[in-house]
Amino acid sequence: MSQFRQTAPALKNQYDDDRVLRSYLERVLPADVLSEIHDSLSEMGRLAGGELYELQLADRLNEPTLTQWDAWGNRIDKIELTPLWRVAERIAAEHGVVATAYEQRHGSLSRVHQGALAYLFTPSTDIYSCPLAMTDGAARTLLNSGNQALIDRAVPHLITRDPKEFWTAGQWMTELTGGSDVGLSETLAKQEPGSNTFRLYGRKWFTSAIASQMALTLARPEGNPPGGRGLALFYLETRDEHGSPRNIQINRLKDKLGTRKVPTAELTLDGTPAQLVKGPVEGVRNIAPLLNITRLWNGISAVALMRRGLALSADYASKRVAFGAPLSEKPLHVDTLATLQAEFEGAFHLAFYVAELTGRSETREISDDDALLLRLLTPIMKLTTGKQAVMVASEVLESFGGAGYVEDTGLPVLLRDSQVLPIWEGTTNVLALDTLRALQSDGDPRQGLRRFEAAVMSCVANVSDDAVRVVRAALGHAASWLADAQGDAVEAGARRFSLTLGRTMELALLIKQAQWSLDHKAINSVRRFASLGVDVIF
Ligand code: MFK
Repeated sequence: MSQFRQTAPALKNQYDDDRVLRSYLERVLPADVLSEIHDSLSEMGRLAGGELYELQLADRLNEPTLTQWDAWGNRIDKIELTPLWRVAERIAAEHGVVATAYEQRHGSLSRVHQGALAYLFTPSTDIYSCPLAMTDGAARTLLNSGNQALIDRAVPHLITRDPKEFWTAGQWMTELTGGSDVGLSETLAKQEPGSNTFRLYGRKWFTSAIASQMALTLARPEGNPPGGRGLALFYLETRDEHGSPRNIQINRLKDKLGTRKVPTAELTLDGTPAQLVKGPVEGVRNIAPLLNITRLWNGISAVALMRRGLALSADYASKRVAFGAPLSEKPLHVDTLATLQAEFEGAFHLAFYVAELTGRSETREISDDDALLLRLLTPIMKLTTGKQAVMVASEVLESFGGAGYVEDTGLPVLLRDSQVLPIWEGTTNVLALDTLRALQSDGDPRQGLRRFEAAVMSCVANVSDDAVRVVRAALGHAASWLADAQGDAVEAGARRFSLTLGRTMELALLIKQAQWSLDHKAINSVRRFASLGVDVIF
């Protein structure tokens, strides 16, 4: 009998061990801010590579359950979350994975801090990022709405660090008629006579994280016209003070390819009480702040899952011996992982750049041009990083050989969970069309593209590397395509165009980071050398 046992891949502190995150934070954060947030990130990195990761592996076979009836014939529609998710909820609240963005202890850079927390937390908690993303998006949407009564009622719960007070929020948009085309929604809102309360009637077909205490949803007030403009944005609380659903029936939980810990449900709303958030029309426009925040989370989750796969794969490569040497000494294996690492790093910088802009927009420290850039980059970032995440996850599994295809390694879930990222929150094609729409936010798509070009070129100013030529060539091609494309060719080419913009921005940001690292490291060495002294003359 062979005595051989393969050592499993292992994780260290996921913050201390992450060169890309740490070097990025060093570049964008003032030294005092970085030092102030260091402990919160290091602690989250410790949990993510330690207790949470162990719990995640132990929780692998658990799934949420729906109990529709109690023993005495009462409809209860009770959802039980898995042990991992129950712990994740507490840790998310205590560590401020949502709250950090709203406490704004470091102004607009709090979004970067929060993004880093979410990035570290996400891969060990089996998509608990889904309820957190929607919670964050709901807080932002309510705050933007100016509806003081709802802000006072819900926002303190959404952004608290106290697990007992913490609420998560749902985002109920999708109906049988409308997944991408939300304007087709059929849910009806009837106003109660003499009251501000509406009652909602309809079926919601894909409601994520249904255990939430509140939800933002779309419904059509009676008499409103069809389409997205005839919808209104509503706030509702899912259960009454006794814990019973408020005229909501959970028909079943979805049987999905991945995100199996997320209790995603089909619902019937049968007179659910709800309040208007911001006027009786323009529901799609009013829910857009939520979409943009969850799309940011989508990108952060994409890079987080890529990073997890690569951390495990790199560790495994140092332990797995084949053909006479560890995989980490095999040129082809190293080359393959380096390609994945490059994709991950490009995606990382794009996602966090959108976090930077989002933070500046929230603290109103953003120029008009950068606000339009943020509107454009959000769909571009979401669609580009979503595609990269699936590709990287697939290759990560392959880098383990057969082990990557075996469930109890905990690896296949990386691919299944990544596959949702290009689908929910707008598919690649829907976001490519949104990119075209955002490009002409101020009327002229060529002007939108020039703004984008300026942002890209500012990243590579004063850099002479060959990679800058690749950036320039791609920008030139995108501009000529946009100028030449006519009719259906515009829509047909929208995905290629948007991905080109996304990858070009990623390359420019990578160049910026690399140049900073070169300068910074050189300067560090200069300072250190200077402090060691050069004058040795007696
Ligand atoms: C892990 C992290 C992620 C966590 C995810 C949590 C779970 C998510 C579960 C879900 O997937 S929830 C469902 C998600 N569904 C979508 O994302 C819908 C995808 N479809 C689209 O995004 C369509 O483009 C859209 C529904 C918005 C199109 O609808 P319409 O009715 O044709 O809207 P239209 O006319 O394009 O836009 C209406 C207004 O909103 C316009 O403004 P104006 O009235 O001033 O002209 C738009 O400019 C504005 N708008 C639309 N999208 C916007 C936006 N404004 C800002 N940002 C945006 N993203």
